[in-house]
Amino acid sequence: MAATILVLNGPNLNLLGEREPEIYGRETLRDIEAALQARAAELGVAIAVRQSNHEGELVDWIQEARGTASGIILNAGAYTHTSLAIADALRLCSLPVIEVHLSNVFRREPFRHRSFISPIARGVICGLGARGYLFALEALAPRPSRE
Ligand code: CA2
Repeated sequence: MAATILVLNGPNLNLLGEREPEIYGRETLRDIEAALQARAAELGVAIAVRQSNHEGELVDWIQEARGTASGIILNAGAYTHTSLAIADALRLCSLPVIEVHLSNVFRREPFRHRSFISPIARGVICGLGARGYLFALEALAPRPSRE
């Protein structure tokens, strides 16, 4: 089995499903993790799903990913729009990154239109709800060989 794909979630995403379902949907982070685990098993890849409300902890996990992960799916929450530290860690780790947002940040307040992560990301998915994570997993999973 190939190296693990790390799925990182930033601040407040542990509360998904409890509030603002019209923006973020009704699925909880546990629901999203279960759907990702099921799809990962079908694709034959290993994933590790984590969430933190702390910028430094997210930076630590990105640094650790250098030796252990083949790619990162990242919803950095509000840190997307503020964190040079997370952007630097992603640049230094040199792994492929897919940035995911549940909501379409471009239909929202102007401060959500700026992302420090997008210039480093291989791809950006937003506005497709929890399915965005599954599309990101498809994008990072190795393609099956034709042999
Ligand atoms: O759309 C996304 O996925 C966001 O990354 C979510 C962040 C927001 O700051 C970004 O601009 C876009 C906020 C996550 C807040 O999580 C909640 C969880 C439960 C209820 C309400 C919000």
